[in-house]
Amino acid sequence: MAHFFDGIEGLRFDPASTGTAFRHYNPDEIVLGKRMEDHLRFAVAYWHSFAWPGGDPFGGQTFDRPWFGDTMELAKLKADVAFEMFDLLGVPYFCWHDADIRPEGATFAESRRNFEEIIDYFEGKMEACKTKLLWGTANLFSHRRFMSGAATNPDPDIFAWSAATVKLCMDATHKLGGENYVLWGGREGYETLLNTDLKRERQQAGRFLQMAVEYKHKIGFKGAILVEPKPQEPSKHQYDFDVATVYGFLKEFGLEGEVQMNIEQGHAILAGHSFEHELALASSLGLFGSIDMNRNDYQSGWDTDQFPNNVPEVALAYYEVLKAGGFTTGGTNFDAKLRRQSLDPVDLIAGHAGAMDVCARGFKAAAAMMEDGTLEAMRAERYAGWEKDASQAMLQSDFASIAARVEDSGIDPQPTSGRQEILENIVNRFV
Ligand code: XUL
Ligand code: CO
Repeated sequence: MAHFFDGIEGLRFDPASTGTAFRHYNPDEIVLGKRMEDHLRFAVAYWHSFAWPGGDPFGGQTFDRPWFGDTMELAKLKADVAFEMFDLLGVPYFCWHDADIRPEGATFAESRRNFEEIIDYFEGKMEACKTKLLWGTANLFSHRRFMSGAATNPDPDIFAWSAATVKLCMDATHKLGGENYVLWGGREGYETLLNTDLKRERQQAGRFLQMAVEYKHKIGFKGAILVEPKPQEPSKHQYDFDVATVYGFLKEFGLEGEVQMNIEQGHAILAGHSFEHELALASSLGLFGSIDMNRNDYQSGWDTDQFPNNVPEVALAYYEVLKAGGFTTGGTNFDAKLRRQSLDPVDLIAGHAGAMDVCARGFKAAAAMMEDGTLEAMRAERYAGWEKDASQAMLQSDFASIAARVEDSGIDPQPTSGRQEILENIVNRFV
């Protein structure tokens, strides 16, 4: 026992609670024929909850955690606390970067040994608890060696270091039975074109991703490879800007069908989209994989990674997840961190508990909208003209014959209402 959460009880479902309990998330409740836990597949992000010290651009560490430090002993204490929290929350999954879980060694080999020792330690812990690995990933952005990129670095040795790191993280994800492997290109972009060979860098990134896919098949990893788009921060211009950009990239490098997307609420906002837009687009392209659930500040313009607390927003996101057929290997990873003044163990629990409740409320609203069916019926009605044989035949014809038919038939198309307010009112009945 690490005693960090002493005095805090495991969370129960208690709709009448005014304290820290789930008032909406009931893992066993059946929604659309499936347990809520199996729909939502919640995961805790190791980096925000256990590795982040509470800094901002103007000040450093605010959190005082007994496991902060660079020794293996402290890394194991961190793991003890993490698994205690997974138990208290009853979450089915967690996610990590290599750098979150092990101290950096003096050489690559020493870092590898540290990492593998912690992975073994995790394996032991996972035998005794229900929490599984949703995904692993490599941190190829924090250390100064990655300041000019990982796969896209002008220095081939950094490409090599990055490839060796991803290999290690994929091996570990596979060993722990992880259900996905994520690549977020934190530094795969540039600050100024004056020192950047954009064409070369994108080629390097494409080959790197091909190698990750080749390695997945080589080791027999059955999980999904997911790319996480983000438009800027840390790099001014990132090559994986949004879902549409990543789709083009995957086509260019022959990776469609091999790679799906991990879509984050805050990244969608930074790209000038809504979360549901990114989800709907990924789904329409057959690329929907998993979500990083959080909330971005709409005014600040940077990635604030707050816990979600806006039910109507979350409902529209899960509506798209449900329309995509729900999660298969993916889940709801809380890529969210406390505010830096939230110092106490209970703040960590409350952040997650509240987020799980918000997701449960949003999800139930989304499920109710699906069951009600009015939204889908009205959408279908809007496109009903396209269901006619003549309309489909037109798509097989050409401009000249269409133009002839327009004159011959004397059609006189009249605008019809898009009904946005009525549709929004319908959504508001459920959220
Ligand atoms: C950064 C971010 C990462 C990825 C994993 O904005 O979202 O935490 O999710 O590297
Ligand atoms: Co993320």
